[in-house]
Amino acid sequence: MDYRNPSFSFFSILTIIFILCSIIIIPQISAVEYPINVWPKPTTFLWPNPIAILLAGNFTISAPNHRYLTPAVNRYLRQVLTEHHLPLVNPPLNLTSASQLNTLTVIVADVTSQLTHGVNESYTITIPSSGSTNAILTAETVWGAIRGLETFSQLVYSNPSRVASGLYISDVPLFVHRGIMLDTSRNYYGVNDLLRLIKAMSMNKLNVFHWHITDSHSFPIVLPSEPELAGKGAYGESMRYTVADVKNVVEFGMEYGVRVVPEIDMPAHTGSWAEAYPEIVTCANMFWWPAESQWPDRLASEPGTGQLNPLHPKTYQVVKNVVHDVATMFRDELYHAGADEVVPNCWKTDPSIQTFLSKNGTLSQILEIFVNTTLPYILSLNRTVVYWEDVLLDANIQVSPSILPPENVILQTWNNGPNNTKKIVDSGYRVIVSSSDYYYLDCGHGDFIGNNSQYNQPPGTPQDDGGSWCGPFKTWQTIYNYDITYGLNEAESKLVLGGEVALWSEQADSTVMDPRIWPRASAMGEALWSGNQDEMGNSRYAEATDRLNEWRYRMVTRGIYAEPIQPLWCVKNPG
Ligand code: CP6
Repeated sequence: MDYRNPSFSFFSILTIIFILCSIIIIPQISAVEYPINVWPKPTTFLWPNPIAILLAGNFTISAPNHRYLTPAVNRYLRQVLTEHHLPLVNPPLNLTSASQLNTLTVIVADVTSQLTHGVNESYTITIPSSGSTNAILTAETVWGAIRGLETFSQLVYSNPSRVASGLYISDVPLFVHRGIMLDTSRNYYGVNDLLRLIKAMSMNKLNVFHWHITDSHSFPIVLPSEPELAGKGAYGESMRYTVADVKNVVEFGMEYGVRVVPEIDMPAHTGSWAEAYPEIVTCANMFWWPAESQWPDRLASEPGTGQLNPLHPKTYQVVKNVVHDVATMFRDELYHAGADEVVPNCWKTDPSIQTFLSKNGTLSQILEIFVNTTLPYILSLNRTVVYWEDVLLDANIQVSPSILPPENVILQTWNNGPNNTKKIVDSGYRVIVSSSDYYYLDCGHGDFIGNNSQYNQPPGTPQDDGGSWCGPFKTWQTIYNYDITYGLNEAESKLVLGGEVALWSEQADSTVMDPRIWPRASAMGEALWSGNQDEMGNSRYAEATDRLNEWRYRMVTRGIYAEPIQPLWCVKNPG
């Protein structure tokens, strides 16, 4: 640890010793009596004598100068001085007027660590209740410091600002990958919406924005070496992310400790590429899910899903340019290359593929050709590739594990919960869990009645959207209670990196983004940060309800339109 900072005084050390001593004697406060709300709940929260002190009017935060930490410090300083949050339930904390908190000193052991997959995000906070008026935040990295600043901001409330004091927090996430996937192809989102998403993620200590940029419906990203893809494939000139927009999103993410992982889905879900390059996309103009006449509502219409033709040489010329540009614009080590839902009948519409198949070739071999040719490009740019699980587990079209090196490939499971997770980790791959039964945030808003055999109903009947049936609605409790390592042994669990909730956007855009994501993503955030079970292995969701209600309210006051989880009446009539 680096104690170069002069304000880390003798008194601060004394305070820590004092608090640590009190802890040995006094048992940890129980969750139910939690007098202040920090979401996600910290791993260790020791508070022998819960009180509050005033935040001095000239309160400051001192921290090492750093390209990304300094803007975060300035942001949090402004926030704690001006937020004046009044919780729904006034924290039962006596105010000790004898002291005020003058400074928060941030001590970072290694200011050189980059924001990478698996970076250390741990931190500790010590806030004295008397004597020293200096609080201490220690972290291994600036990214941990940013997590700690968020926690500190949640300890501040009321007007004039008070801060919970006489406490010690030591916090470290259970899972390194805690993300949100947003689909910006089916409907467009403005850059301001993406920035607001990143901001809210940081509040919830979520660290990966998985940006599902392109799909069959539109190609909204401008790529310098392939300008026609967005030029023709975007919904319109104003519905495209420019190079400057992407830079803005990525840099903003850095200041908030949120990595941005791009996904350019391929070889399936590429119908939008056909606007610029019809020759490399199969079945792009075929309406895939039920015939249009049987489908009056266009609830979540798929155009022809469109699939890149692995047997066409031009495909690789375009893909190579795309991968190169995307890897240049996004700095993260992880690159998501899709590979979900390859549809046999789509490839079978192409004459060259028909010839290949007639010579005893298989569809799986065609996918192998595609993966074998494109994966090395991506790996040569020093990336770890994330694929949807289908590439390995699809019942009809999948590749041999021998062409997917486990040290360079991570698989994202979505189709079938824990069994698939087990299959993936037992094949030696690391896994990101996004089971649609738990973590899919889209739909569930009345778009589905019956099953896939019911397309012949009268016009006006709500129908399955084909590719994206995803009812029933996943409540926050469903998400909170989900155990992403269920049924796995210790060795298997180690390969589970974490999870992502996913918002597919057939029926979502910026107007509903906040309430559809929050506070349900907060529920995952706590489950993956500090766990969703108590010491007895029972789910903590009942205990979490009041805290989540408070947290949702605080997000709303911070400009995030998280949906309510209960009537306000419940606050007045607890228990
Ligand atoms: N789009 C893409 C989708 C889905 C997937 N990939 C999807 C599938 C099933 C449900 C919801 C979404 N719409 N590109 C699956 C990874 Cl229920």
